[in-house]
Amino acid sequence: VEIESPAHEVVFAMVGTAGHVDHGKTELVKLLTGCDTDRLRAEKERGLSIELGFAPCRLSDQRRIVGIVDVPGHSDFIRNMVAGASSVDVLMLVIAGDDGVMPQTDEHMRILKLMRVPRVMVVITKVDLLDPELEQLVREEVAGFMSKMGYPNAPIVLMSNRTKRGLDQVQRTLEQLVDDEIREASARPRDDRAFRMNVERVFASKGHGTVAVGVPTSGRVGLHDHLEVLPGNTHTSARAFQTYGFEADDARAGACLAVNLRGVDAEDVSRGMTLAKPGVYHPTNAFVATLENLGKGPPIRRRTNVRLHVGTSVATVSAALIGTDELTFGDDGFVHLKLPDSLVVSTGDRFVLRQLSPPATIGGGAVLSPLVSRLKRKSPHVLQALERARDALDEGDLFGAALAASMLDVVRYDQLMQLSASTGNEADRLVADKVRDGELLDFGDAWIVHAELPTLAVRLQRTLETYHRQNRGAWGMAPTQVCRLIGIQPRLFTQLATALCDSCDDLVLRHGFLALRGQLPALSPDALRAKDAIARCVASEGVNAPARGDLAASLGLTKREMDPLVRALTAEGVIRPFGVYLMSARAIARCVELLLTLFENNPEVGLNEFREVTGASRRVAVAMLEALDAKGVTRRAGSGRVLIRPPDAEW
Ligand SMILES: Nc1nc2c(ncn2[C@@H]2O[C@H](COP(=O)(O)OP(=O)(O)OP(=O)(O)O)[C@@H](O)[C@H]2O)c(=O)[nH]1
Ligand SMILES: [Mg+2]
Repeated sequence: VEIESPAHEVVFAMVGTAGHVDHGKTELVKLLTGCDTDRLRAEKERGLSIELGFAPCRLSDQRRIVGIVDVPGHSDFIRNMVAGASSVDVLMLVIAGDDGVMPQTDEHMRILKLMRVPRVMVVITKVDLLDPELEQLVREEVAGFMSKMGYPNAPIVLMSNRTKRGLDQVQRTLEQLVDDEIREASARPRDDRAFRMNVERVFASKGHGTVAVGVPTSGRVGLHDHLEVLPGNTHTSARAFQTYGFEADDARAGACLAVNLRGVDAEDVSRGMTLAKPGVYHPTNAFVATLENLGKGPPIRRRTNVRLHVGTSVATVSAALIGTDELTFGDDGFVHLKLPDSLVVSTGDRFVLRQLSPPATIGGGAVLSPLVSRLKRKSPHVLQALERARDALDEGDLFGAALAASMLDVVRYDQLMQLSASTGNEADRLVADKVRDGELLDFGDAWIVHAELPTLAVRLQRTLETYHRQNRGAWGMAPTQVCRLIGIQPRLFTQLATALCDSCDDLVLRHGFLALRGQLPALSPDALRAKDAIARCVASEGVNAPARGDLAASLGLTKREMDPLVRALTAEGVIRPFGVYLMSARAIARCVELLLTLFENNPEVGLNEFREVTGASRRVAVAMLEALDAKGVTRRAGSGRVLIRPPDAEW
């Protein structure tokens, strides 16, 4: 039986509690929402919270509903607390008046600071146990603590869960902060990231199947949209959504969500996994991030094993500082984290690092890029890239941060999706913006990251040094070869060469070849003339490829003079020898193209058909086909040939 629900509107911001064990968080949530978030028997028996509790809170108009996540205070359950904290927009730090600031008050506050929780209020509970003088003292202590934590303006409300004194003011202050947050969030740049939810809890519901619970971090999905569970690539979709007990047609970031998953066993999904729009996010074993030391102990050392808390996951990871050997309290820098098992993180995700023993929060930061597996810790180039990434992140440019921190010179579309955490129109728009700003150079199906162009040029410079050494007679490296090396379509060579030569003075285009400025072909003027003559003759003959011996004779060259020149021209990609014949690369490409067209209409192509379309002589045609057989492109079959696979760029 469906019960008609009163009109409601979900507010897409999360309120969260924090504070020391037994300070009255759960009691406060009960007063604000009417829900007891201590549902477990163990919680009842021990009189403390263990798991996260989600409760809907009706705001004063009785229509709008904001979610509250109630966290456990006991240090044994800090894992759950951090998972809850990572989705909090408005924090209620709860401090019992009779106890004051206690260890978890302090640790929770530091964790939420690392999470960059935008809005904070303090609720001093149990004031029924205090006399006015003590009230004043506690208020001062708390104000001092909040200033020290960097939140000098956080409102402080005194209240009692027992007598309800101050409850009105808690409600008013909370609503004010929620409204401020909503207003400010709508003024922030649009978040184009695809749907993602870190799974907090999973259960099997009788008659419905698997239900996953969490707070989506970004994006929006509708019923029946494709979803995937990561790691594991389990494909699924949503049969139903519920937010605070209300059925919903779609799901989005900022409110607790229960998703009924189609075709997935509850055992196959667990806390720490990610439910996401397919194809965008990928589990990773390592990432680079900013790191701030907010611990109370010794500096963070160059290499340490620590506990990583990110989203709803926890893992023991190895942390390597970048660009420095230690990070003292209050310092910030960069870190490379290596994980034992892969999990999904995305640029901008906040995380917390805790020392293994004794357990204590030592710091945290934000993910810059999940696409970095190896890097040079000491390289100034790495540090500069990470600094650029941090600046971009500070400006809210997540995609820019990911691009900079990944330090990739050439990126493909699937990487762009992962780096921008978006797909389709959103990804296209983000990429177009970066192309317009000159941060990405558009090469059709690949993009060069402008900031990495100098590195790319240096990489080519090194390759060319070797190339020139091994090909003394060549002008430089052939366009197709350069393009293949970088992963750019050959037709875009000119654009590529221009970008490279602009960014590096040592690179030049010489007769259409990419070369090092100082390297001229080490050929005598006679040899250079002969080489050009060979190229010219071969080109002018087109499909009537001359035999080596005939060409040498007609140019008056010996075999010894001719061979190195042919090798140079081949390396430059100007001509292609096959059998005893020499043909221009262009003519061969044309013949191959014609052959492929023949194969489009016939499974088998005979020698005569090939000769007919290309105009090649019998001997040349036979030699060409035999060369293609040798390359594994074609194979003799019956009276003709069949296609095995299309040839690579060389042919
Ligand atoms: N006198 C008095 N007792 C309170 C008040 N608020 C809570 N308590 C009592 O303090 C105890 C702990 O309250 P909880 O709300 O469970 O504390 P908590 O912060 O949720 O504890 P954890 O979740 O375990 O961290 C309970 O016995 C409450 O009855 C208050 O304002 N006045
Ligand atoms: Mg509690």
